[in-house]
Amino acid sequence: MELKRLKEQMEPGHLACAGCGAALAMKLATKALGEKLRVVIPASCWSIIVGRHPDTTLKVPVIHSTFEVAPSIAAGIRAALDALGQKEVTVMVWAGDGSTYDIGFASLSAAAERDEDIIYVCYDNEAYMNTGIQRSSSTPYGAWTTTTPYGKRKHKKEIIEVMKAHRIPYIATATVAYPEDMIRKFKKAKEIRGFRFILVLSPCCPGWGIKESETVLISRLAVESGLFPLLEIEKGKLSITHQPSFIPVKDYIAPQKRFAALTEKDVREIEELVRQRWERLRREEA
Ligand SMILES: Cc1ncc(C[n+]2csc(CCOP(=O)(O)OP(=O)(O)O)c2C)c(N)n1
Ligand SMILES: [Mg+2]
Repeated sequence: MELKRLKEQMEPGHLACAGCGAALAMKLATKALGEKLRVVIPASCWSIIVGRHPDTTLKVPVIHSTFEVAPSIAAGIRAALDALGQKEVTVMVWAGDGSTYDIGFASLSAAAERDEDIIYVCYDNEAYMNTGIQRSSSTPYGAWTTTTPYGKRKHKKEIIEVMKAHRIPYIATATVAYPEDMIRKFKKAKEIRGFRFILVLSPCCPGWGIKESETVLISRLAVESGLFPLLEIEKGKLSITHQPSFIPVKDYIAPQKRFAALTEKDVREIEELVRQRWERLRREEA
């Protein structure tokens, strides 16, 4: 398999919790992008996971940033690399959902609108995990967080729709449960010029209340229930890259403690969201 052939860009040691979906995601993403890479990491779990210089787990250079400016810093690095003639080096922002959907959104939107030549990745663990599991606008309907103790009453922000409105050249979603799909999308993104946005669903064991061994399984159930569509949008053209089997939403929800208080009515509310989303996706793909 190609995965085995690709060179590892992460050292064996890192500071993530056992079973961290975001750690697995970085491992795959950097394998696909290779060593000619610069990574900008705004405040998040990954600020910690990567470790301190000179012992960082990534073999490629890392720049830490505040939430608000990660895409601007990445655009600046891109400009500097271009001035140095280092066109072959890829610049990637690796940000959490709090950064992407909420606190850093202004600079993300601005960089996308300017079509900066960078890859922006949101590893989406659906809450502010590093500061102790607070809700973000990516937290799904019904999920427990410390700031939604009775379950969130709003659906997740449709960030793919928001990014689509920026008319950028490439948008994709991925999960670690489908590594070949994920690697292919990162490799494709690497070859495209302009602003590229990739959303990676990244289960968080303490935040979601799942076992360390369940990260990949839960990622797969998110896809197969239809809740997390695997897709890509190239120059506005949508393709579904994996047809889900539409297992019951309950099968995805049941193993996760964050959904423990969900009622039958709540489950129906989520099923309705899945139905409407797929109706729209099928229409758009046609
Ligand atoms: C402006 C600002 N507000 C709050 C914080 C504190 N803070 C640091 S990391 C973090 C959580 C980030 O959440 P997310 O982007 O989803 O990444 P995760 O921790 O889930 O990996 C917060 C709120 C900060 N660093 N800057
Ligand atoms: Mg998060």
